[in-house]
Amino acid sequence: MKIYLNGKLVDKEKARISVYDHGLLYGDGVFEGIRTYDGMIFRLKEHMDRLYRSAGAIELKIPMPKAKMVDAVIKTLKANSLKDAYIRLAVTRGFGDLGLDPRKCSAPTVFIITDKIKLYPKKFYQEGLEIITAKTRRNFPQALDPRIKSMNYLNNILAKIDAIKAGTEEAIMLTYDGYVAECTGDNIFIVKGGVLMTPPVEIGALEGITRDAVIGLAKKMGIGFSTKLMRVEDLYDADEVFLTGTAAEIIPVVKIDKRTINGGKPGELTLKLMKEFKELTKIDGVRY
Ligand code: PXG
Repeated sequence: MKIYLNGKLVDKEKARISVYDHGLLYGDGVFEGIRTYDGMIFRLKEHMDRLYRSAGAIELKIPMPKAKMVDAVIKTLKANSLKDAYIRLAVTRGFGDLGLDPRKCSAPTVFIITDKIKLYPKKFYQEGLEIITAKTRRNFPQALDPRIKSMNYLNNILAKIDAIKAGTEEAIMLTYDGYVAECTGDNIFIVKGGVLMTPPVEIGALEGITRDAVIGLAKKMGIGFSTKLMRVEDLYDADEVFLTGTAAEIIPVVKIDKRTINGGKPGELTLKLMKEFKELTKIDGVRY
């Protein structure tokens, strides 16, 4: 497997960065998780826009324009002959000294990993997922805005540990004042009275590319949609609940904090959206 590292394709075993890299020392960097379907990169432009937006938010100047980054992604995919892949693209502050000061870093580190995609078991899509509410709250936006896809994922990892301890795969993260924000690596939607709803990103959630795609599909399908502030009780009371993410796509939720949703079955609208999303991945992409 070849890895793109600072302008060169190198063997996986030789793709190494310094222990002085601030991405490692401080989680000072940004990243994207992108997916390809049968030789097409899904929503590449949106991922690039979010990467450069995240970098801008932490005052990290990516040392190449978007078009060059796209070329690097495609070059890496081709070098590994991957048609269905997961792309992990990261830009760190780079090599520095042992102080926080980003001005001490000489140049950002850019790396691109392309690998086979690891999927959730089929069973979850057919039977639905059980999740819990994490004890860990989502980062307060004025401290570290969850809209920035930074390499600082400890907040999410702590909530993931909550999920694992409860024997589930995912966990809902609430904002500091108790509103539903998102899950550790997925956005969350509910259906209530035929209307699709998801929390607004401003309260502290990532603006997911899959989330945007699902909102677009709902509009096209004539399904009512709105962003909504919700408490976890609104989830318990929903007709349908599902999660969205690049790795998960759309995954139905049938149990939250041991409470059964929709009689323990994936919802009708959820299933329809899953079908439409699958179709979208066949057409909405950049071929390489
Ligand atoms: N919320 C959070 C906190 C995320 O990290 C999403 C929502 C969904 O966004 P997209 O753009 O993917 O629809 C994410 C992204 C992985 C992995 O390796 C996945 C994510 C983040 C980090 C790692 O599975 N999901």
